[in-house]
Amino acid sequence: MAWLRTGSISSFLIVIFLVITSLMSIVSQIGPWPGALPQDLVAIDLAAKLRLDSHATALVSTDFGGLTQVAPAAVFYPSSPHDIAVLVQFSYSSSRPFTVAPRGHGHSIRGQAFAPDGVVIDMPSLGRGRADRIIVHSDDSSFRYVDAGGEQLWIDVLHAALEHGLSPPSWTDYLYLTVGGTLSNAGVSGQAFRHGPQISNVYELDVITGKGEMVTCSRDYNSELFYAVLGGLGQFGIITRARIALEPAPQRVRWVRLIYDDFGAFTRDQERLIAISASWESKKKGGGFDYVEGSVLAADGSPIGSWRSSSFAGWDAERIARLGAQHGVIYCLEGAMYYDSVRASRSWVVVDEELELLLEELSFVPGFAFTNDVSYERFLDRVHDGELKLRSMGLWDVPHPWLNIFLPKSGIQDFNSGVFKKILKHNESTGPILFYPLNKNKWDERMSSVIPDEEIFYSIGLLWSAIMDDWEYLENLNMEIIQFCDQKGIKYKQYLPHYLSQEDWMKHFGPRWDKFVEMKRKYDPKALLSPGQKIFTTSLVDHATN
Ligand code: ZME
Repeated sequence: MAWLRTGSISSFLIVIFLVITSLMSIVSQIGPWPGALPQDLVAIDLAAKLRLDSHATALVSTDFGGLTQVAPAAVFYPSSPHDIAVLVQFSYSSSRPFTVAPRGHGHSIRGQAFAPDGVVIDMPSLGRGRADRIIVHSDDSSFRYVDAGGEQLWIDVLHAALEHGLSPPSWTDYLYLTVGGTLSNAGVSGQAFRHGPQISNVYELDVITGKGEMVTCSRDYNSELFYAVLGGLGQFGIITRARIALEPAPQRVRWVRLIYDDFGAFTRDQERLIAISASWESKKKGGGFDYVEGSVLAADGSPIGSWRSSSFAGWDAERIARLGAQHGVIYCLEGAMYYDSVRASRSWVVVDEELELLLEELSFVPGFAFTNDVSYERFLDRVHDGELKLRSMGLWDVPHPWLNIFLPKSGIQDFNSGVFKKILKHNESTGPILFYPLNKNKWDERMSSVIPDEEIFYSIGLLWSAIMDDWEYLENLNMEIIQFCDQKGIKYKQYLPHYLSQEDWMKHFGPRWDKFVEMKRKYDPKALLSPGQKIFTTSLVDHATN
């Protein structure tokens, strides 16, 4: 008995000793403690998941944009959503609150996931590759969905869904982005004209608010938070799970590029395609494309950037270049028809015929239609092919001073003559220039994303790669373009918006600003979340009433 007692006392002492030394070693590992963070943070269990060293902070001090650099005081590596909730609660109730920014794959352009003097949350540590963080529910054929962690990449969501023969309907061009990241903006690509942006295809979210509360929300419960978070630029909560709609996945994609020398014909055809393809009735009749985008080609006809794709049958770069030289600016309409070898909806037997009938109605330059045929997965992951090529040439990790705007249809003629034919006429910079129309009625205006107030608006992406150390030149081009729109009174909205003053943010949100602030007061009153957006710089609670 006696030795047992002593044994348990001594093992108790050993445990105490171990706890104290490990705490001390945490402190010495992470010390010197940054002045920006409260001292008592070190005492809680979570300290073991914090890193203060410059190896850790440097990794989250830049983003895909590569234009700015700001280190946080610390990086947090959560094992569970609960860890995040405890961290945010800690900050919220501290006498010295610190900011918190979730960071996914780091594909923001202008430091939106930075947390100066605060804590960046490394979202991938929640579990990339963890099977229990992407769960496909396919039993009830009238209600199929996937539950995906906010940290999950869309490419992994795609693979998981395809194993069940299913797929989310709406995408971004690039799939190595996190679910939480794209849903905090909108998520648009060539499917959005028909299915709406990705935020229109979400049933439910788990969110950690700026008070550190874990809340499940949907259109039916906690709906205010649900609508606020979707497109909410990370201002109201951290998305830790999204329930995303699924549909039967097609097997194959017939993919076409059509060249235009006339802007009017180009946009008329684009608009016609998003009208005939937008409704399910026309889809049932077999009408139209499942995907519609478009781009502006450089004067030499090169599809600027990565997609000088020779895999399109008959693609004749020289003939296209000659056309470009003749006209100065030419345009490329890109469409895709999904089809199948098994299902009846659109089988491989009818896709040829359908495409032919459709092309007969369009006004591209005769002889300038090019087709390709790929698997659905290959089609969706097409930008990744470009990435691998650019990486092999060392042209991927360069600054990306991108400008993304939504332009109301009423402004596109002016934009073409003022921007494509003047400002960008002699531009030899690299990066695709995307230009395609969307239908406003596929957007839910209770959500936080801001779009122009016209039934049809265009998504424009100037996706520059500053490969010649010319990012300042490109930033000036962007500024010139914005100024041109302002002068012409074109009521565009920035997508992936970037502003430095609250006044500019108020202009961006317009009549929706008051609601945005009301939601901020409710869900993140101390303005702890995603400070890199630079929308709110001070707490909204006044100290006397808190
Ligand atoms: C840096 C880079 C962007 C290389 C190719 N891209 C893209 N290409 C085509 N569509 C895109 C895109 N990035 C977003 N959408």
